[in-house]
Amino acid sequence: MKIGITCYPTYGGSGVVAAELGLELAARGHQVHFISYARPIRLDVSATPGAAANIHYHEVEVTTYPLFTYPPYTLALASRMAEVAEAEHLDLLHVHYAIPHSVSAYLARAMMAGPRNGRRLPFVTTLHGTDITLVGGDHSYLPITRFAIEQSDGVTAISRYLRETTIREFDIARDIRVIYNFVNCELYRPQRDPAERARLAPDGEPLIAHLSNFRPVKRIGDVVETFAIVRGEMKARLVMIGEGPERGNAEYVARKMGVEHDVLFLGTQDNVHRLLPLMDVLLLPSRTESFGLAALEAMACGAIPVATRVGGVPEVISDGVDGFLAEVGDVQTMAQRILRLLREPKLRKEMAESARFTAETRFCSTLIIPQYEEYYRRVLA
Ligand code: GMT
Repeated sequence: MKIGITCYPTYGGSGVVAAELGLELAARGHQVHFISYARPIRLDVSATPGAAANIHYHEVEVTTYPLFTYPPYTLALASRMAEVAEAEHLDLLHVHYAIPHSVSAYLARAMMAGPRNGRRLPFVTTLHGTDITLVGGDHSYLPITRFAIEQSDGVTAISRYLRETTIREFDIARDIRVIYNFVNCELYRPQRDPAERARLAPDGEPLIAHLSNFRPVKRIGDVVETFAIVRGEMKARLVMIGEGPERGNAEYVARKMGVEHDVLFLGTQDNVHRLLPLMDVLLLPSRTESFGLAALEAMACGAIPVATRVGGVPEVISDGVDGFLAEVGDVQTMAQRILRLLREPKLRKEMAESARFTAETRFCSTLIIPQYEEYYRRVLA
């Protein structure tokens, strides 16, 4: 198949899923065309054997003009989608994050159906979370988001929670298919490089990681506060992976709590699959999370997730089996769970094995990518 993929290319779960889906599809022989304003991060063709020859990138240029207080990206994207679809004979478009990508795809489909081309260009929209739970629910975006979902030729959601929330909040009657997020179990595996580990933990301290785009919804302050409670009891280090608006606040809280020397800010990292196996625990105390891709990536690498019981997270983590769940803001419970894991090596080993088992048996790309392929075939038929 010839598939056009659009996503937010910057740091964020939906862009990661879109990039890795493209790589996996390309490795299976599909022609994949990314259409966006920048090349997606994590679109690392060297990490996925066989993908390089089948991955293409088409930049969307947004011309500005003094009249445009708000440059019309949605229109530039729609034009580019139609242009690429015509030149590359795309079979379908797959857009990640409803706003505004599904609206652009709707326009591109209409352009392709017009007298110039007169052909069908179906599009699939994948809902990721904040496009529905935060942004889509805003009164200025709700009607257009609902319209674009209803007009899509296929709609997928990355958890049952997100499907149910979308149906309820947007009063949607159409079918929404749940296709869970996935992880490449060959790439993300519990393989520790002792030299790399020693670089982060020179005195053999346990390592706790947080991986996100540091937005308010991630409750970065809770990450640092939980760590400070753990650090009060034993030696440990906190590894912050990612970048975003809450970073300054995290640094402030770390200083305020006197743990700044044990908190490492690594910034945005391309090789997350090399970092996560070095960690003992992954802390994800979000206010809402429709899936929690970071937790799954950690589980595949044998790092145990301690997360909040929100949204779709309980569909990924079974409390006390392959991770721990706590209520939002309950930093005491999260810290106690982490201390237990760090103090009991047998429990840590068992749970790390269970976490890997969950990733392997439920969320491996080998299980999930065929579901997308089958869904595309259904939409094309
Ligand atoms: O919140 C983020 O990390 C970014 C956001 C996005 O769409 O880029 O993530 C959402 O999509 C991820 C990939 O499907 C999910 O794993 C995250 O749970 C989801 N974030 C939220 O629901 C807050």
